[in-house]
Amino acid sequence: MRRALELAELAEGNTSPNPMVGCVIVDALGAVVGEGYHERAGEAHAEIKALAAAGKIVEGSTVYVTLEPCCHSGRTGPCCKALKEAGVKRVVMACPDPNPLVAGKGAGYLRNAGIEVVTGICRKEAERLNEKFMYWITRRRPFVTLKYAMTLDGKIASFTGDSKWITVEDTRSFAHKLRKSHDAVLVGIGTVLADNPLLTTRMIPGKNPLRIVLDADLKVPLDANVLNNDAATLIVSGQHVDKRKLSRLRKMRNVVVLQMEADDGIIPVKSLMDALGETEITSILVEGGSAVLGSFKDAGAVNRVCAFVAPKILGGKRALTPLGGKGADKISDSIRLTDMEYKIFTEDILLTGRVKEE
Ligand code: AOF
Ligand code: ZN
Repeated sequence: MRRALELAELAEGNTSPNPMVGCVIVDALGAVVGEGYHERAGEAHAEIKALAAAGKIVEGSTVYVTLEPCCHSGRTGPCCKALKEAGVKRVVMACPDPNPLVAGKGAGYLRNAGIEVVTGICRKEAERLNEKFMYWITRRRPFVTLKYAMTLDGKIASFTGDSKWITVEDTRSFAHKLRKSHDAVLVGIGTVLADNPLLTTRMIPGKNPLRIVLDADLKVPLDANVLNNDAATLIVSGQHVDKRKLSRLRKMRNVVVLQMEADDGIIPVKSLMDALGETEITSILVEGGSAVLGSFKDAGAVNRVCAFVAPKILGGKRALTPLGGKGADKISDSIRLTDMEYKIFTEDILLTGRVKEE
């Protein structure tokens, strides 16, 4: 199963809106006869790839798969049927597929076909691997990760606004990997005006996620880096904006403008998440600045936090901290993280945890 999880992860960032799935087929003597993983939505599922690699299945084979095999016909055919027809004896799966089309039905189909089913091997790892898919498929809202880099004294910029760079290079290239593992990267217009970021994954190979800018008053400069052709960009604006600028932006290649009813210059986070979930955006990395990070906390729309901490101290009463917004009035209203993970880079540390659901 660990090998199947490793295979699944090879497709990180490429499978959305599908999960990452890996599969290993072992014969009656314990030898690996086939391996496969799901590479991207619309292409063959992991089980089909592993069956094809194995060729003719020898009697008594066991299939290890990181997710409950599907029994529905979506973009591709049902894996359960293929497993039954191939004559496998036993299916060991890490966790159930929460997709309502599959949940429990896949395992049921296999058992009815006389195949032995074992569930729960490496379940925690498999659920962690597909946490974004699992959240989106059951709620149709994207899984939101808040990401920020701060100094040891909790500042994201100096009092003059200087923030380049808080963390060092190896930490920043990991942050690009984080971008790649999400469908979209989101910032506020303040960050675009202050830092002119590219929001791409240029430090690592692979795709660029969709760039989303919350820009209620359509202040984005037409020559901003986020409007270049490296990736697609969604500008979210209010309803009452400069018509000429709107039409110029709409004529740009790779740029889409979504207008929403802004409340006092603030884009409503919850409605935006619902709208993006409907368009199959399964996950968003929110990178700042402090007003935007705070507005996601205030809206209760945070699922994971990735806090990079650098061994630097800035000080300064006016220097910003990671989350602005309204904030919690009591400790009991704070975001609480569970399943903490700590990753140590050459200088910096990443603290990440999943937000406890009430
Ligand atoms: C599996 N093995 O490798 C994957 C599964 O549109 P389709 O046909 O690709 O189906 C997508 C759904 O199938 C997806 O939402 C999830 O429930 C399941 N993904 N299932 O048996 C796989 N990727
Ligand atoms: Zn399948």
